[in-house]
Amino acid sequence: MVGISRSAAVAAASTLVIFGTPQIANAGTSSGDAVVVDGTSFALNGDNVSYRFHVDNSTGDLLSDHFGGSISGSLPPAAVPQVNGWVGMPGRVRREFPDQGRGDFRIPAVRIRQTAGYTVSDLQYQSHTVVQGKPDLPGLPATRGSEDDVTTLVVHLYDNYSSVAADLSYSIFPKYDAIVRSVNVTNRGEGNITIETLASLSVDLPFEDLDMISLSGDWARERRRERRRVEYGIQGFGSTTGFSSHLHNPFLTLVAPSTTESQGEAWGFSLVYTGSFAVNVEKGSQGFTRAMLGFNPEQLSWNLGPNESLTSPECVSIYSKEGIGGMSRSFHRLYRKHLIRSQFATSNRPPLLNSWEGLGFNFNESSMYKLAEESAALGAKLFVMDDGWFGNKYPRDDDDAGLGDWQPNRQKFPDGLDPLVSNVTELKAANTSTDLRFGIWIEPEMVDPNSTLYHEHPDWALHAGPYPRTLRRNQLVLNVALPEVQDFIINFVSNLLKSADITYIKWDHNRGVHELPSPSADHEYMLGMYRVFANLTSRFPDVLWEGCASGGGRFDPGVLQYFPQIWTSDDTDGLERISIQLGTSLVYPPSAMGAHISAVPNQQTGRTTPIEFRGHVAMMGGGFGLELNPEELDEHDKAALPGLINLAEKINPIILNGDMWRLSLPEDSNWPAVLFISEDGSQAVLFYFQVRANINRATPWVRLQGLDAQATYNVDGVGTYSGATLMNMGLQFPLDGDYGSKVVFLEKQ
Ligand SMILES: *[C@@H]1O[C@H](CO)[C@@H](O)[C@H](O)[C@H]1NC(C)=O
Ligand SMILES: *[C@@H]1O[C@H](CO)[C@@H](O)[C@H](O)[C@H]1NC(C)=O
Ligand SMILES: *[C@@H]1O[C@H](CO)[C@@H](O)[C@H](O)[C@H]1NC(C)=O
Ligand SMILES: *[C@@H]1O[C@H](CO)[C@@H](O)[C@H](O)[C@H]1NC(C)=O
Ligand SMILES: *[C@@H]1O[C@H](CO)[C@@H](O)[C@H](O)[C@H]1NC(C)=O
Ligand SMILES: *[C@@H]1O[C@H](CO)[C@@H](O)[C@H](O)[C@H]1NC(C)=O
Ligand SMILES: *[C@@H]1O[C@H](CO)[C@@H](O)[C@H](O)[C@H]1NC(C)=O
Ligand SMILES: *[C@@H]1O[C@H](CO)[C@@H](O)[C@H](O)[C@H]1NC(C)=O
Ligand SMILES: *[C@@H]1O[C@H](CO)[C@@H](O)[C@H](O)[C@H]1NC(C)=O
Ligand SMILES: *[C@@H]1O[C@H](CO)[C@@H](O)[C@H](O)[C@H]1NC(C)=O
Ligand SMILES: CC(=O)N[C@H]1CO[C@H](CO)[C@@H](O)[C@@H]1O
Repeated sequence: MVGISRSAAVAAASTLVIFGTPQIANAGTSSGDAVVVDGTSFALNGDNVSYRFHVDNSTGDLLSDHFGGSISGSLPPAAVPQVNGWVGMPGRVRREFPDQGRGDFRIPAVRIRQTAGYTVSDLQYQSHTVVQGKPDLPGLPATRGSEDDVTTLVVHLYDNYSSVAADLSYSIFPKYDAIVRSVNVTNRGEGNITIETLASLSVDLPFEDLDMISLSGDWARERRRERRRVEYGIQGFGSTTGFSSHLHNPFLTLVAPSTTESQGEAWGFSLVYTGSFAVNVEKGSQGFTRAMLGFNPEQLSWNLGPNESLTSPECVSIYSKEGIGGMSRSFHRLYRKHLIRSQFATSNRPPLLNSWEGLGFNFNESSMYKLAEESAALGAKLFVMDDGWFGNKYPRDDDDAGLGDWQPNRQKFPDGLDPLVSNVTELKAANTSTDLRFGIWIEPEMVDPNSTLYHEHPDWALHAGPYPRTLRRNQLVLNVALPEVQDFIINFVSNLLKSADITYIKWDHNRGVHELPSPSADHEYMLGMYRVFANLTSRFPDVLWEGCASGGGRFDPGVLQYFPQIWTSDDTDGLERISIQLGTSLVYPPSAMGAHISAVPNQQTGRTTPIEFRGHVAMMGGGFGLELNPEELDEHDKAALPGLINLAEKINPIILNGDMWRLSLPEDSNWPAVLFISEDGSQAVLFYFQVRANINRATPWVRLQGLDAQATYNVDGVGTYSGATLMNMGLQFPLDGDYGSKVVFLEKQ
């Protein structure tokens, strides 16, 4: 066997030495050299990243050369692998779109069951195209930019044996060091094929030690940062819940073992998708680390008839050598400017009060109005009527009836919603001339068996033939893949919005899917759901849409495309929220987080924290509000609310547009701290917390980051200091007792 492998190695020798020509321009900053092609060698250049790969001319395979800091010109020769009896050449090189069955024993990015039944494929380079800008992905959420923002390289691959084509699309946003990849597979044969595995992005990093960071949790404990060593073998996570879920987030970071928040290399990967997904990291026998994000193969089995295509969601990858924090800030900027389409992405959000904690299901027009009055008196600018307002034959007076019957309950609203909404929107937020806005809660993708909708259309609920339809929270999930279900949702939400002056929607979603009619039903559902989201948000652009899924069960870039904010977690305990929000901020901008003050003792944890602490934590999120009944508050807490609302509104523009610097983490320190710096650098706001009382010990210094060392800053209530002093020496804030907190303004002089 040795003889054969030897010759394969020799054949490869000439192809692994590449990039010999001087045409490859220096990695640059103008969009002109964002994509440089030399023959069949490709370079994607960002301000501080280079991504390079080439075609192996002897096999047509795409081989990776570099993904990291900027490089330029020709590349040094890469050592030629030795092939012996087992791992073939494809298993010994770094590949862009790995298949299985021809000697690469690592996890594949694509597996296709061909018409004849086998799952071997051999996708070879055919041609490529470069386009300025970035084409939309039909039916899928995607980052978007002008010709100045982004350039796209499409590499066309073809399997001559099975007549399958695959287009790999690479878009580079140079300013963000972001490379976005998706794959489009087309069946050019005569028979049907099945796509069993399809990863949006697969990348092989060189032989070196790496750590991986992921966000995992569960209901009320979302997106906790986990860091572990990448070991030999596969380590992965994903979702089979039908949705991105609380359990794992479609996000991965690889870092050097020495990388910290503020230093070292980090590669972040974020899948722009809301359905089930898979993230895999495999350190193969050769020591390379393969990272892969895409569809979950458990829920794909996608049939392609002749000439049909399947387009994967896109995966955004961002490289930073300024640590995990640098990576996060690039994601935040990219997502604010090129992902979230709402006009509210960066515009001030009205502080809100939600009726749920105050009234639950037990209300009528006048009690709802009374709560709105109290909200306005506290300074809220948006009042949200939560669950319980709909259903007649099956009134929604409890959580076991009514979902699907989206008509106002006649007992509670004899003349529909308009009389209440009209009255509420005439109220003024305290001491202002701002009209109170009215918002409403809906859960459109769900149905209760106790509903007229279910009795009329039992077939609309997701189910697998004769298997029992498992209830969760007494409800079933509608099959949003069905066009008639999509139209039903579009129509009722449109009619609701037209029936009264409603300018905010909380779109809830309270269970995962169980019985699917087929594995591919999950992606079909997603395509239907995105059609509904796109339709409604484009027709009602003045509505502020907030996503929610039992708290943060669908906090992903797919939802963010349409809804500029998402309820971060049902856990509103101030201390838990620091971890949840800072975990979420690893990839998602603070502008996207809904964060509210709730009453104490906290419903989830039983913990009692000061209202200032809860308020300060909540105002680190873009969508600030109250989740409480003002009548039940004690004097101190009630008196504190107007001031907290005021402060939240004052700093909201910096939270929405600014850069976030996580100065110290709750998992590492008793004094978590976060600095937000406005886009132009002229203002900043520091959040400083003390979890447990500091007893008979010196006060620690908090060192700021990201300031202009040469400039001077006025630190509110403290004094005026140079950026260098604030960053290299820091500030001290002695705080009393448990759960201390401080919010401090900085103004550049
Ligand atoms: C591979 O083939 C392409 C197209 O024929 C050519 O431009 C390129 O130089 C070749 N690369 C190597 C390394 O031979
Ligand atoms: C996928 O490829 C097919 C066939 O070439 C093409 O018609 C379709 O537009 C492509 N889709 C995307 C998103 O590029
Ligand atoms: C593709 O296959 C056909 C026959 O199956 C063969 O004639 C042709 O040369 C092949 N083309 C390539 C590029 O391998
Ligand atoms: C082949 O694919 C077509 C188009 O998707 C579909 O209508 C047909 O049912 C499939 N046939 C089989 C045998 O799966
Ligand atoms: C697929 O498309 C090709 C080229 O557009 C066309 O010639 C062929 O008839 C199509 N095949 C089927 C089964 O529709
Ligand atoms: C509305 O509810 C409040 C509080 O439960 C009650 O006092 C009032 O009588 C109710 N009004 C009507 C019209 O039912
Ligand atoms: C409104 O102004 C009055 C008088 O200045 C003040 O006492 C009250 O706290 C203010 N209310 C709010 C909600 O800011
Ligand atoms: C339907 O409503 C009845 C009456 O409230 C309740 O007893 C029953 O549990 C509900 N069924 C489901 C499936 O929730
Ligand atoms: C709205 O306000 C009017 C005038 O004050 C009042 O008569 C009516 O009962 C109110 N309706 C509701 C639903 O609050
Ligand atoms: C939205 O969906 C409705 C109902 O299916 C359709 O009539 C309308 O054309 C769609 N509008 C947009 C903008 O997609
Ligand atoms: C960390 C780093 O290398 N930053 C550089 C990124 O690119 C810009 C523009 O080319 C430079 O100004 C930065 O110094």
